[in-house]
Amino acid sequence: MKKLNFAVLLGLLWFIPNVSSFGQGRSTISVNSHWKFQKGNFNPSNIHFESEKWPIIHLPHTWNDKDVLPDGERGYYRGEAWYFKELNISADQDLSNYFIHFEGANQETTLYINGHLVGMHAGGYSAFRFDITAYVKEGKNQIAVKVDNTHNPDIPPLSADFTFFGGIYRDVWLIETAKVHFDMENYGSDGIFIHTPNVSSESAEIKILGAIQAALGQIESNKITLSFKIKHPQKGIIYQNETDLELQSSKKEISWETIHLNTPDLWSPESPTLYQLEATIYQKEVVLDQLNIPFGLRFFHFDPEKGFFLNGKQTKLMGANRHQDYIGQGNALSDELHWSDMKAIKDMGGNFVRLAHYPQDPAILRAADELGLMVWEETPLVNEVTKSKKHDLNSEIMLKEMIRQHYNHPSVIIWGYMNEIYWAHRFIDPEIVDAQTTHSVELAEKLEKIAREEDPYRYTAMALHNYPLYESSEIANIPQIVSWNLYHGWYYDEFEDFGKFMDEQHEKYPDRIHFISEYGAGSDTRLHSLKPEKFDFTIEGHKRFLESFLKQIYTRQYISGATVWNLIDFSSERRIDSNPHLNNKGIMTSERVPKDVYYLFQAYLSNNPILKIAETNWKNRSVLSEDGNTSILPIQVYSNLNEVELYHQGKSLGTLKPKDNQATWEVEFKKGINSFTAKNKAGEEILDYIEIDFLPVPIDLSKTNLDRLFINLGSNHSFFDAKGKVTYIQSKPYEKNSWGHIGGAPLYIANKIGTKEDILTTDDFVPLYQTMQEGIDGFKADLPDGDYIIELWMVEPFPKSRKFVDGVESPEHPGGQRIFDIVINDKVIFKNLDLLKEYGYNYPFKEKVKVQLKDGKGLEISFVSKKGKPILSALSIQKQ
Ligand code: GCB
Ligand code: CA
Repeated sequence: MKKLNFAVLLGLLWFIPNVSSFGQGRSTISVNSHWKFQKGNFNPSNIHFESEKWPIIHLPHTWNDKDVLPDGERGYYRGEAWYFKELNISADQDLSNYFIHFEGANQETTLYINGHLVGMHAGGYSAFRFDITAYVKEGKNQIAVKVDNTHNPDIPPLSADFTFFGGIYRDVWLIETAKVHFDMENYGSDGIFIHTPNVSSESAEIKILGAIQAALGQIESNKITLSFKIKHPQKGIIYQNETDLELQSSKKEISWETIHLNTPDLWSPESPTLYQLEATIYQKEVVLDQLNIPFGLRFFHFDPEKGFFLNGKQTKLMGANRHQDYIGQGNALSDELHWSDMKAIKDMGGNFVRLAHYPQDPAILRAADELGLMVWEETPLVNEVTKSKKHDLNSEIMLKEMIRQHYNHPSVIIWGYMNEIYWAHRFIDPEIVDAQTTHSVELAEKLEKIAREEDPYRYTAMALHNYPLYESSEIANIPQIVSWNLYHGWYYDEFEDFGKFMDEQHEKYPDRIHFISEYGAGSDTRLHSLKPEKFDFTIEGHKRFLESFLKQIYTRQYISGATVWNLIDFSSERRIDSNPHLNNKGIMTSERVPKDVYYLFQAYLSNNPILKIAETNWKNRSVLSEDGNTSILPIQVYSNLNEVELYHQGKSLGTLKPKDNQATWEVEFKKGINSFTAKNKAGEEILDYIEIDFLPVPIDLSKTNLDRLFINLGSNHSFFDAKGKVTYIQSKPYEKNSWGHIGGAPLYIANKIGTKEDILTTDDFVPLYQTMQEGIDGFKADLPDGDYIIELWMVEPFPKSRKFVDGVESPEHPGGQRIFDIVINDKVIFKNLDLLKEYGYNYPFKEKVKVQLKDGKGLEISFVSKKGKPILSALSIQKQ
């Protein structure tokens, strides 16, 4: 083995400038800071960095970061934008090659250097690089990058339930190499591919493929030495060999002897052992190029009956889907944030992550390798395809980029290339549906073939939604893994229909490998209900959904794995739920605060003892109280322990054996702080503690004073205003000596409670407006005499011409025909109120009225219809 001596090292520093560290032969330095940025259309030759007054930004960056905050608008800037930077390069083209490497920019990128067009790349989620050697000069270089996220029918994804943030949102690198180097022009990859075709606990076969590039004619000699070393994390170098080569063309393929290792240390979630391949090109004892690539050794297979096996051990693949997103930052995340998301899945006990719906940051793949999380990665073909050659070519390139860029990661076990590809059928012209279907099938066949050729050692998968065409068109027969995105009990049917659906599939296709790539429900930490309903976005609804699904998944061995939708609440500009522009199916919030359901996963998946009082999202409670002081409310614990004891205000409420990892106590809460401690009954001391602030709302006003009342009308749930720290509790019908509404019913649209439209110009109270009592006649409260302030909240949820809501006709509500008076204790307060005319569709109405209650008559609000049904979203009464 040749070694560099110090004199040679000094020599090396002389003629390879800018080497970042000893012996590497290449330098790789990020180009992230101090870019000038501007949206719009420019000619790069007319722009000079120094004189331009554009704002300075740093990468990673997106120009749509604020577009997803509630702004009353659907849509975000999709167009061109420019990044400029002056880059100092001590360029010596005779000795070095220079490359700019983008980890990802969405979605079409064009690079200009010193006014010259260098190249273009289509696709927002894979890495790409340009050889800029011919364009750079010694000293200052003008780097101009045009990035365009305009909708382009030839670049997937065409549509999807997430925001297509524009910008250079991942790291950019300047790479300088010698004139001889490992292949830099292979789909943005390392240029070296480590194959592990045969691995067992006894032995492993390693094959190294790849290529060397050389600028023949510009190098001193064509003779080089190629060396490979394999390092074991503890044992050091366990293999090394080298060979002398004579370069005869600008690209030389590497064909290395198969390397055999005995009793390899296998990679697994429990023990993610990473070996390292050190690949080096020498010339006359000088390192020209070197790559250090971590890799792992493991073997796995799927069985249609028994699920998945890793290193011979039956292992259910459980974890989460992960979007690259953070509220206010879009997709522009730091490596550390990527890492911490993966850590959250690991800490939950997960062994698997689906990178939906696109290839993700290198930091994610590194985290997966090092933490021990198996990976499904996929290309961004979502909802629909375009019938065009360019679209198909882009799809093929994306697939090759993904596979080659992430080939060496032992964590990756599945390549996906389509998600719910028939989803958009509901919107397309029925005349072209058949042609679209045929085209999707043909493209799937092509992509399947490419994936199998590119990587015969991993599995392919496709994610389908609950729609029969996947079966009848036979597209489901193409991938190796048939995977389902199922939302029974959320968008349709009931929870248990999920298991029935899967059992039918299993019976019909006994030879298929079954996987659940998505299941999930939305939730909003402000919304709570003791009787959750489908699509109400309550925390409790989310809990019931996942409790049911996890149980059903675990009782079915043939379901090889399942990934919850989604690890986090993520941006989706066109979606309007209780949090507009956000898909809130996360088991953590966008800010990465675990929702209670996170702990349910932990109890199911973790090997550590888990004991969690799963009420962290409902620490401010307000509910009805018969006596004005106490109420019976559930306290739920998620735990994998055998027996758990719960204490309330220091007193034991008894011991329960968790069933399906959960146990619930019905507890009498008292006004004020209620403290709870949960303890492991047996063995070591494990405990959890929580305090819940309880405010009872009296029913009987003849016995209890009521100074403040906050009511959420037309709803099955309460709404917590986190800033004002008050709970708007769900209303109830009026009874004597009490309070409540008279007449009407909660508004349902398309079988879902409330409107699922954005309430404009109000950020914090959208779900409070969204639910409403329709056809309300009045609201009464038998309050004592005195001065009060009454506040009324409402919104017109129907536009004038609306006929269809969520694809369902809504004949009852032609719109524009709702006119009513509001009368308080015989005084007309609002006359002929026409919300649509005076305020507009989805604009809130919120007004206060000062009233004086006299003569023991209490409060009586009447809604007098002139036309259509009066509505009311919320109301508050506060004594002065
Ligand atoms: C799906 C899609 C995913 C959506 C999800 C949802 O099936 O694959 O992109 O975000 O449903 O929340 O509806
Ligand atoms: Ca990165």
